[in-house]
Amino acid sequence: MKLLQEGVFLVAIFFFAYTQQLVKGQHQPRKDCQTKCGNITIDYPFGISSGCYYPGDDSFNLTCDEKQNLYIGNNTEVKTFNHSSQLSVMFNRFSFCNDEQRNSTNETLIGYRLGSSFSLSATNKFYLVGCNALALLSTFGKQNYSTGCLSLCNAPPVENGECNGVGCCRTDVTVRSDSNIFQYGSDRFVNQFNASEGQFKTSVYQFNPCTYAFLVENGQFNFSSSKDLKNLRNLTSFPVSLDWSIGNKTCKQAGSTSICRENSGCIDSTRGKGYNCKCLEGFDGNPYLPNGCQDINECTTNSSTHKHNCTDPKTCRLKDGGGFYCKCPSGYDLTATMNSTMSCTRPEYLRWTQILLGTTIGFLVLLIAVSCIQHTTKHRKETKLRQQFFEQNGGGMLIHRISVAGSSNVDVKIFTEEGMKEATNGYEESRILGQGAQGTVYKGILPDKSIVAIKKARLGDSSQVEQFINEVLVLSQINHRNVVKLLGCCLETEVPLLVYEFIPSGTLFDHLHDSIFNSSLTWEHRLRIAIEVAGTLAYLHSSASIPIIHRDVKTANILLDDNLTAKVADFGASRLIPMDKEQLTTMVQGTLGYLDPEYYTTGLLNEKSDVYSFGVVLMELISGQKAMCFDRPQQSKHLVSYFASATKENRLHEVIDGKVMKEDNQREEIKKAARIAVECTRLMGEERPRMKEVAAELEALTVKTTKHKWSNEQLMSGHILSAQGDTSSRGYDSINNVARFDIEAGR
Ligand SMILES: *[C@@H]1O[C@H](CO)[C@@H](O)[C@H](O)[C@H]1NC(C)=O
Ligand SMILES: *[C@@H]1O[C@H](CO)[C@@H](O)[C@H](O)[C@H]1NC(C)=O
Ligand SMILES: *[C@@H]1O[C@H](CO)[C@@H](O)[C@H](O)[C@H]1NC(C)=O
Ligand SMILES: *[C@@H]1O[C@H](CO)[C@@H](O)[C@H](O)[C@H]1NC(C)=O
Ligand SMILES: *[C@@H]1O[C@H](CO)[C@@H](O)[C@H](O)[C@H]1NC(C)=O
Ligand SMILES: *[C@@H]1O[C@H](CO)[C@@H](O)[C@H](O)[C@H]1NC(C)=O
Ligand SMILES: *[C@@H]1O[C@H](CO)[C@@H](O)[C@H](O)[C@H]1NC(C)=O
Ligand SMILES: *[C@@H]1O[C@H](CO)[C@@H](O)[C@H](O)[C@H]1NC(C)=O
Ligand SMILES: *[C@@H]1O[C@H](CO)[C@@H](O)[C@H](O)[C@H]1NC(C)=O
Ligand SMILES: *[C@@H]1O[C@H](CO)[C@@H](O)[C@H](O)[C@H]1NC(C)=O
Ligand SMILES: *[C@@H]1O[C@H](CO)[C@@H](O)[C@H](O)[C@H]1NC(C)=O
Ligand SMILES: *[C@H]1O[C@@H](CO)[C@H](O)[C@@H](O)[C@@H]1NC(C)=O
Repeated sequence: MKLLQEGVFLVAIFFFAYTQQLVKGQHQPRKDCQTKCGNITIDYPFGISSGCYYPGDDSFNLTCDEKQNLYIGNNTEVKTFNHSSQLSVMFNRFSFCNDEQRNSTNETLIGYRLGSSFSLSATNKFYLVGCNALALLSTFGKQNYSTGCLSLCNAPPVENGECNGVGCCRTDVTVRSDSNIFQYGSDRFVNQFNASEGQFKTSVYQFNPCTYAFLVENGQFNFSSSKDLKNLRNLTSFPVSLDWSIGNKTCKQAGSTSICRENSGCIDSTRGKGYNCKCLEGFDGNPYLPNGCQDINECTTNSSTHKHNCTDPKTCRLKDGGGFYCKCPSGYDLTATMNSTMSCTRPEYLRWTQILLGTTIGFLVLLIAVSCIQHTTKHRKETKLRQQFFEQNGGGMLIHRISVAGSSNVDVKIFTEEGMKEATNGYEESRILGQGAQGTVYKGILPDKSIVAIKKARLGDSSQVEQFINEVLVLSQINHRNVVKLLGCCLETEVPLLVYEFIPSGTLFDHLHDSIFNSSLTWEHRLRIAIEVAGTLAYLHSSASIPIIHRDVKTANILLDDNLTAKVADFGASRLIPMDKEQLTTMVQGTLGYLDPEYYTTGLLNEKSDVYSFGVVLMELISGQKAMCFDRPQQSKHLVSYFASATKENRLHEVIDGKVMKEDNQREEIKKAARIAVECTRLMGEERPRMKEVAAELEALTVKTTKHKWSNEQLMSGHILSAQGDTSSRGYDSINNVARFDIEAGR
């Protein structure tokens, strides 16, 4: 039972839906309908033949004749359709002609019968063209109405073009939905007026043989008295617009039975009965057809009536469900402009912000650009300068020499100015290791974390460039364990930089004379250092590929590493000093006490000058006294003369370093070493031994020492320290023997 009820209910629903569908769908025109007549496109609800026009009303039945003229009703020619509510048709004019004898053509009135769905639009006008004539328009229906006008003139109107009652008159047409039958015509009233007043009997016919009456859409006819009074320009029909509507019901009455399709709305007809359909805003097309109303792309359409009104087309956006809007970027307001477009404008305050921001950014960009250019210019200048220095300092020559010698033979690195700057942290003051007559030495840390000593060389003039390069090459090839290795150079600076191996423990000078090292060097150390230095000098004087004369042997140029191994520094660097007077003075000051007097007086340099200087170094090692000391008596300021006077007066023991003196068992060696030192410092270079001999003699001392020490150690059961401690207590006495040693005899 219940099932049956539900079934009935379902059937009812389907039936309802079906009928709804039928109501909505029944007005669809056939697919094969003729859509064109001539070049007029036929719009539904109009159509030719059954099934093509709106079936509820035969008024929409059209005929297309053989001449491709389209007719509505019996004789109304259609020109254009307006699918909202209007139709343009052609109505014939009425004309009535007669001559002076009042012989007239027999004209019948013009009449039209329209379908019940049509009525004359209010936009039409009723015209009369003619003189001394009247025209009448009659409509027939439930009530008969008539309207008309009259025109009076005896002569052609002076003014040409005004339809103002002289030669032409016109009147409005009142729309009546129930009157769709029209009749109109005109007549002269010559007869009536002729008798009473003679004025009309004049020759009106000559300039106006006929009178014309016609309906025309407003604006489609402009009266011209000179042309139209004669023959109305042979115009026999005029466009007239008709209003049409669907059915007799209002939208409200029609409700869901209205034939308006999707995206359209129903509007009550202006005729007073029936309704029309209209596409919704943002849609265009035929609202009586399925899918007739199409969404308009206002942003891209070319149709002037639907085009967007955004000033900038790029801001135009389509709305969901039709229509458009102008999308302004954030920070912009939409404003109506003078020419009825919508444009995006910045609010005043934002505009100022923008201007301010723009100016600031512009200024900054300019500033950056300027500084960039400055930087580039500076950089280019610096690069150029570096290049210039590099050439000036013999860089080209060096590279050429290296390439000739082969990189495996020459191990000299060419550092860049930038690399040097980085290594010394911009030539920081805390990195200065020493400052002297020959320049400043910096501690440098290379990118591979190795520590180097960077020294500014002094180059006098361009004539010395070749020599300088020579020396760089030669020195870089010296690979002696007691020589501070030259790693490379940098020629991009005004003053060339030399990069040396870094020796951490200070100079021999510091160890001997500086309190921080506490003069902790034993005689053994001192002798070894002397041997190492002597050996190195001998090697350089004879064994190296070309003899190298140090020229500035002094304790300050002898570095000591962690194991107190001697490293002779500044080889050949002193040769870089130009021999002008000022430099010489500086040098004499710097190395006063070590300078070979013969070399000083003659200016002739040979290897014996190094022997002299070494002699002074040896004396310094023995005595622990500085080469030049102003605390000593006038004649003994110079260590050499101090030694001389001490030996002369048999008090050499006074000269020997107290700490060394304590080491009793070395007394003999010290004596011998002192003799060697005195020999080295002989006034005449020829009388001095060669460096090789000096080295050999000193080495001979150690052989003995070692033997001696060995026997000592054996006695003391290897207790070296206590043995040394024992001997040192008696050291002072034993020096007397040394003092008696005739040093003077050696000179
Ligand atoms: C088509 O229309 C144009 C003007 O609208 C007209 O001049 C022409 O005669 C028409 N052609 C036909 C075949 O009706
Ligand atoms: C449409 O009008 C024409 C001409 O008036 C007529 O011949 C034809 O029968 C009409 N068609 C219908 C379906 O009434
Ligand atoms: C069309 O003409 C026929 C016969 O000439 C007439 O019977 C009919 O009423 C006319 N229709 C209209 C709408 O004038
Ligand atoms: C169609 O009719 C409507 C309403 O009278 C009018 O606004 C519109 O301009 C007409 N369109 C054309 C193409 O004649
Ligand atoms: C004009 O037509 C009317 C009726 O249509 C007729 O009575 C009259 O005699 C006709 N006049 C002429 C001159 O044919
Ligand atoms: C309107 O005019 C016609 C023809 O002249 C006539 O037959 C009809 O009776 C008139 N109707 C009224 C309401 O006067
Ligand atoms: C009007 O038609 C007549 C004859 O048919 C002709 O002689 C005359 O030139 C035409 N006038 C114009 C303005 O077309
Ligand atoms: C409108 O009503 C009139 C009479 O009131 C009738 O003759 C005509 O057929 C109706 N039109 C339509 C389309 O229903
Ligand atoms: C309207 O005015 C704006 C400036 O206010 C201008 O950019 C635009 O081109 C104008 N549009 C038309 C159609 O003249
Ligand atoms: C632009 O078009 C929109 C929607 O069609 C309308 O609301 C607005 O008033 C129009 N603006 C101007 C300035 O014409
Ligand atoms: C110092 O001597 C030790 C032991 O002989 C050795 O391992 C070390 O490498 C030496 N240091 C230097 C800097 O020569
Ligand atoms: C009008 O014209 C005159 C002269 O041209 C004739 O004598 C008339 O008979 C004629 N009248 C009509 C009705 O034709």
